[in-house]
Amino acid sequence: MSTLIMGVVNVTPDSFSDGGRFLDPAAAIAHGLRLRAAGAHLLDVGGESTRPGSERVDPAVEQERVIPVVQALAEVGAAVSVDTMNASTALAAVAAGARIVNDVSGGLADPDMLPAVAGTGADLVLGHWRGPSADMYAHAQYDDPVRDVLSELASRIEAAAVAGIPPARLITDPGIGFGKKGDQNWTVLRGLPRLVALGPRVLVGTSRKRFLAETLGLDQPDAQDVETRRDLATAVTSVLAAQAGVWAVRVHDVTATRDALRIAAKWEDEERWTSPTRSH
Ligand code: PMM
Repeated sequence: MSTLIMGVVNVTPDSFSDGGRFLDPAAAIAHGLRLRAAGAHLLDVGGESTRPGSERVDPAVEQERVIPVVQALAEVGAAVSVDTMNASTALAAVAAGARIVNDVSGGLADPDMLPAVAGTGADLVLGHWRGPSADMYAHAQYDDPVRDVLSELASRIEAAAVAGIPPARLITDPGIGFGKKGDQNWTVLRGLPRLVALGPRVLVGTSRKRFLAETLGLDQPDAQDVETRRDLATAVTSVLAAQAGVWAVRVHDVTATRDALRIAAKWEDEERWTSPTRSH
């Protein structure tokens, strides 16, 4: 199982699960190095929370948060992506050493994003997105979640091609939790093989998201061991996503997902060994 692990380095006061913990650049850099040592193949540095209900951050503030972190992690040889919806931040991060621009809005939030990335050598993550986090659930209306996500991502691939970014430089992401409620996320995850079949590499981020907490009842006031259990749930969905053929999974707890992927890989080898075509 060769799925890559993208470790999350949020340099924000208010991110979904780790907001405020790594706002100091030195703490964020140390966290990134820890995730790399734990087995992250990629480090995703973000300075703007996309938590449901959150407000936009000024690009200058965003850059103050992320650029020193991107630079320090790239300098030690880490493969860094920058989680941003702003073209100016994307360009500054690539100049500081980022190899991937991770735009959860798929280039929709900033009209300059696609042409800006086209002019760099960076790869681009196109997330499925229907509107800003402030009111993202207002857009959670789907005829068929898988078909709608696929066709909307296909139009973003087309827009990227028009801007000069070929499919080989693209990574699609179904945007779990972005404008999708509860079961809509499970339906989209079930459709991952169809997204993989679209062509470009696929990234998926389920880590610590609300739909997992809802499924396990971790949002209830009497829930126990919430943090451990949401990371365990994330590790399970990461394995299932890997089995669906995704290129990478974006997670906060790299160790849990790395262990889960290793165990799954071992299982697959065992399966091959005992397959009926093999003579004993
Ligand atoms: N989710 C979050 C932030 N960035 N990027 C991609 N490509 N895919 C995601 O699913 C995604 C993302 C929100 O989670 P966080 O605030 O806990 O980092």
